[in-house]
Amino acid sequence: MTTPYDLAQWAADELRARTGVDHYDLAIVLGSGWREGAGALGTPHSVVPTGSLTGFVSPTVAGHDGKILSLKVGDKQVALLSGRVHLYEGNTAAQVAHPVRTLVAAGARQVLLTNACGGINPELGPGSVVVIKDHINLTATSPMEGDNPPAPLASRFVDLTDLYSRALRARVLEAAPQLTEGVYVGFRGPHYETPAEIAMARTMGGTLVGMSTVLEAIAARHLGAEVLGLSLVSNLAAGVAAQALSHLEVLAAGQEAAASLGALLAQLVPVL
Ligand code: 8IG
Repeated sequence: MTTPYDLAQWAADELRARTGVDHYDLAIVLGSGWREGAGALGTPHSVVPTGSLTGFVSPTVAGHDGKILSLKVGDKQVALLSGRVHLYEGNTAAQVAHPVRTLVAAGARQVLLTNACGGINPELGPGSVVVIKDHINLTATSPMEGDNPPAPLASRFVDLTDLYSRALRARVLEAAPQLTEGVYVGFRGPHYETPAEIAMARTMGGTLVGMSTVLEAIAARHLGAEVLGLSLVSNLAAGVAAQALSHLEVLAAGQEAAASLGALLAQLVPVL
């Protein structure tokens, strides 16, 4: 039977053949705003449309074109995934995790997951960047659901005690001491939360709310990669500010932050 790990291995082999890259060091999944800023990392030597690789589903979100950009940043071989896919597009947890599984299969031992999200704390307004310290997965699913992964992979009962790497977080906070840490609460969406759900997330210890990242983080950790998460707060979560949430305002916040997010990536990638 074909497993998600077979699909990821095939896609990784196809990616290697297309790019000539034998081994990636770092994979970066680009969320909104981050994608627009990532040009600051340099010019890719290769761009592969994800539609041409095994197992990838196409993004349905406007502006999330699916491609993998390969570039060297200093001595690091970096893969940028532009066009992440979400549960709310009708994808399974395995489909959401496939790009990250592919890039880890292509050698990446570090995975940086970026996203745009809602902020629960009124002091962390739109434009703030938060380092993810931990998450609460409220999607009611897992990329580990299904058959146990084949040997020699670790079992599906993956330990998440240090899901977001302590070492990577320390390096990021040393290089960018203005950043704070927070807990990311992952919802399925695509509707935004009710004020009561945000009150719940706050009571649970959440700082950020979003619709991505948690499943990718679990899948990357299962494969032994070091995981780092960076969130751009694009809006205050429902009920935190007086006004209603607008998807257009959320997108505008991402565009406005793009240049500073690019500069931050260019500063952080060399210290990871
Ligand atoms: I950007 O307020 C963005 N993504 N769940 N809630 C959730 N996801 C988001 C939000 C938000 N803002």
